[in-house]
Amino acid sequence: MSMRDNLDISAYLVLGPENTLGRPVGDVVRQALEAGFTCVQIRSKVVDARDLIECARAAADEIARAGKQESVALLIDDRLDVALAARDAGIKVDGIHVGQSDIPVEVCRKYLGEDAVVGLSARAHEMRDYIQTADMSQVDYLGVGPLHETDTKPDCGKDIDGSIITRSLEELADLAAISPKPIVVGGGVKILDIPALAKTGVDGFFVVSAVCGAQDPHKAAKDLVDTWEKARN
Ligand code: 3NM
Repeated sequence: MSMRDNLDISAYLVLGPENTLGRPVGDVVRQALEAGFTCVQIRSKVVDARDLIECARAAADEIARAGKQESVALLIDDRLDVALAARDAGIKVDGIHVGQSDIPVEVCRKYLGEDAVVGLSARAHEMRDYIQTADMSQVDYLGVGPLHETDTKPDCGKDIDGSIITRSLEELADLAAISPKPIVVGGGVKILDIPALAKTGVDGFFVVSAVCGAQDPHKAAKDLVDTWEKARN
């Protein structure tokens, strides 16, 4: 079984060292895993490749310690070079997450292999067209956002005129209905959003600050997971 078959994006943590209020990335990952998070993405726009590799190592170590190597995917945002270098260093990196202006999905798959997980964020206003026209066979899941404007990534959802386009719950339900691939939604997601988000039929939520910026990341993560599961059942 490859991680592509086991992929669970229902509770998806995205983090880099700039998001954790000075706490080690591994510590926050451990707390999220204990709380039931199902996917981890290392994402940093500020640290260099070596530090990203070390973050990936810390996250992979925590996933292994939790005995979740076959069920929790470890992905790297954007940096195919980092994903490859981390693997070369013996770190179990399961795949990559890219945007539409990053390295093309086909190139990621070529270098990471058939078993790798490749996730894609499509530009806000283009997602519906994209789902209906693009070859989705190389993509394992879609990232959609932002649900709300967010300080974690101030330019996300920015339109040509500078305004921020957020996603409505109706739009998410529509995307979930037409998408051949699972959808994970993030961008400003907090606990109060979870029940309505779960009801749209999307497959999961992703968060940075709701867990990494919390006083008690374990409790914040547990509340998110419990609320998602309750809303789903
Ligand atoms: N991608 P927080 S929003 C990494 O909309 C990322 O594509 C987004 O951080 C998108 O949970 C985002 O702290 C950051 O709002 C989300």
